[in-house]
Amino acid sequence: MTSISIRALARILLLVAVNTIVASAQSSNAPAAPKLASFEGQYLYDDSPFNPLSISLADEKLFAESARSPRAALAQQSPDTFSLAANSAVLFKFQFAPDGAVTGLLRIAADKSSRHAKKISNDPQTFSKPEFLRAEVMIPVRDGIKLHAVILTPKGPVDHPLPILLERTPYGVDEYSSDGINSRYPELVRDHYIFVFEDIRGRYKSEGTFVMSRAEVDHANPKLVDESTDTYDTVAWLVKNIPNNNGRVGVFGISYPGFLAQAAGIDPHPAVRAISPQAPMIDVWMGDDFFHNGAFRQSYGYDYTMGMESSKENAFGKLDEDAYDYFLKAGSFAAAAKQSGVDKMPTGIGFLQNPQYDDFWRSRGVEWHLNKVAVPTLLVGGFWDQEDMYGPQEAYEALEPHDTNHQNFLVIGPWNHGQWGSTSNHLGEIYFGEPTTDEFRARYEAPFFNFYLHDQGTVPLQDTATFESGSNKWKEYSHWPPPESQPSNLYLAADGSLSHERPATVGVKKDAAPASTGNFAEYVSDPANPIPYRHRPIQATYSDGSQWYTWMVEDQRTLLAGRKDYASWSTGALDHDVTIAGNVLADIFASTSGTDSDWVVKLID
Ligand code: PG9
Repeated sequence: MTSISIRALARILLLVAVNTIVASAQSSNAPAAPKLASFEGQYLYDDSPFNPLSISLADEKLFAESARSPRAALAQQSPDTFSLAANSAVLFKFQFAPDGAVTGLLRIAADKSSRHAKKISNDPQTFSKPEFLRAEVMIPVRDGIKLHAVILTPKGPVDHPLPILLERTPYGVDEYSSDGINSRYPELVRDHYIFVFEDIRGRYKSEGTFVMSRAEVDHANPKLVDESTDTYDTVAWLVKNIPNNNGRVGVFGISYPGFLAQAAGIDPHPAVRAISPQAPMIDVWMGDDFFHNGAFRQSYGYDYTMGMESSKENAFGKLDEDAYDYFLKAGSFAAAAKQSGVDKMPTGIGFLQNPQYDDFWRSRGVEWHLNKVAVPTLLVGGFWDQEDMYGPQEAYEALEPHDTNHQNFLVIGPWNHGQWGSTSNHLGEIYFGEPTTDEFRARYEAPFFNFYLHDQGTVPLQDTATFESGSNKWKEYSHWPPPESQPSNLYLAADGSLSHERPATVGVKKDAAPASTGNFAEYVSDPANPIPYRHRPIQATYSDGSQWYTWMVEDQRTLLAGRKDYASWSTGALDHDVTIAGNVLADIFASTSGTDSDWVVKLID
């Protein structure tokens, strides 16, 4: 499912390494001992030319800060190099002109990758970042267990009751603080909310047992619990116990928290007035996270299960070898799972015993419960979401027929999983000309909650907004896929071309070697030499420097060089722009001489 505008003869891949060249050309000539005051000012990163980094001086110490990062003290390591006092692995190395003036800096990360920023002003920027009062509570729910939550209430005079924004998460809430929410939610902080972050059942400081993708239960039965009932009971407690709230609650979150926000809208507490499920996993077999219609995502499923089910706190896989080699050596997923104990974890057992779409996965599918738009719903997704691209569009589609009051909204941007929470104008080496992430939050997310929770402003979109890459423009539609779009077929033709023309010949004989000679192609797939889906090495999913975040925009021309175990068809160079918006479906008719096979189809620009 996509919306891209492919430019005729587009060349998008060669924007590499410019920063490094500029950086190294400027990095010498540091004077012996520059004055600390000479570093003060604003610096703009080359790869993120907005949201300047401000370096300021106070009490003979330098501080770094931006609109998206808290004020952090710097510790001097050498005349021109400083580390973050709280994280000495991150370095700022300043650069100088021949006359000694500071011209820029290199931010060097723990993995030694560096980003260059140019000094654009000698005056540091000042930021208004409101302080919040932080409280921790244990909230009782209907079966007697207690859920741990952090409440952040704006300090200082508030002359009217405020709405509550609630995020529920399995990933831990202890770290949430004034600094964190000012950095992460600047637009929402500006609009004034009481923020609540809750550990879900069985995770971190909450009691009870964690169940991954916990299935919805029959809400008429007061003895049963699920994420919807836990949200219901949490909301009831919050509106009763938090002073000076206005009785309205919005529930939001990305990914697992997005799934939880979706659950908040199923038989919701009446105080829930708006939800924004962002990259929610709606069905982890159909199209989110694990299976993709049966094609099991081995290293990801393994890492994620380990991360969530080997401990009450995050413990994501830390394979320090190429996961391709690791699974190949193990011989099968089952054998690898056995080595590490994943085969005893509930989701690991699910993978091994339920590779097909049966009740195990169906009962966890949220789409089967989306038969009512009970509260205004803003679904958000990324076109290159490597985890949950399916969820937002599937939830939107399931709710759409029930949307009699026009309260089912969808925004999709040119992002990977949850990228819209950060500030960025690109994904991998593809640049979109503008910080689409900040635009999304300012144009759609903040006004959505402002309207439904504060009664201010207007509904920010009619139905759907997408950022169309290629033309690099936001587009708004009355429905998704756009009513004005036309279904179009692409045929795999006998000569290996991909074309809109229906081929004349069908049913080319099976012995018509070599491969790709007909409407079918034939190849040998060797389980001892499996085809990789991304460039190797395959790092542990969430490890530092992992390519997991950008593999969907990797250069495909170099990925399979020298391999013969796939089939491909291509158009010639396009002589006009082509816009694709909506569902991309592959109809494949396949057979194998083996016992089973996974077929994965990529439509590549
Ligand atoms: N996409 C993640 C997820 C994986 C598996 C199950 C549920 C969620 C996540 O980022 O939360």
